[in-house]
Amino acid sequence: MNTTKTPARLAAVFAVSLLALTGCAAESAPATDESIAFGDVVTIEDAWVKAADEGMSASFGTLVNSGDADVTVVSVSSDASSMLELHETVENEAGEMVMREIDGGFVIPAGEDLVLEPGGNHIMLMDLTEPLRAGDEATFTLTFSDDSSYEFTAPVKDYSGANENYEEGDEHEDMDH
Ligand SMILES: [Cu+2]
Repeated sequence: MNTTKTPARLAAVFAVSLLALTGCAAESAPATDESIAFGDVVTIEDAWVKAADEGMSASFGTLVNSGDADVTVVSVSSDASSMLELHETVENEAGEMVMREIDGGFVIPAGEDLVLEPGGNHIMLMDLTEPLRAGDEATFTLTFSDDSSYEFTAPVKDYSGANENYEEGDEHEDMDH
């Protein structure tokens, strides 16, 4: 009895450990792009929105990627503005700092931060739906390249610096920062 039981038990143990091994491998390989939604590993710290009566404004903060894959923010929406864009600030041929829609979205490197700040990358509110006054709050939804999303609420603050020129050269030319 014992002599027939032992090999059978060994075989069973062997089969289980094989399953465990393959299960493990199957889980860890695609984990970075399938199992974990980008919206679950990205947060924003110190988010705020610039107060404005009408027209354009911008939102800032530090995007934190706690995951082990680079994350790309492809779009953003908010009730505060009928249209929003992801902007970068670059120097044009004339040596002026101008802002424009960033090509390919915001990339937050794996395990790192991406700072959105006046004079740099920012979330652009192109056309406010109502005045944003200091003390108000605005809610934003970021959408990532895997179609997951992350919602955050940011307080509105008065801020007078960093009124960058808009690259398309419209009526919003203004002071240097
Ligand atoms: Cu902008």
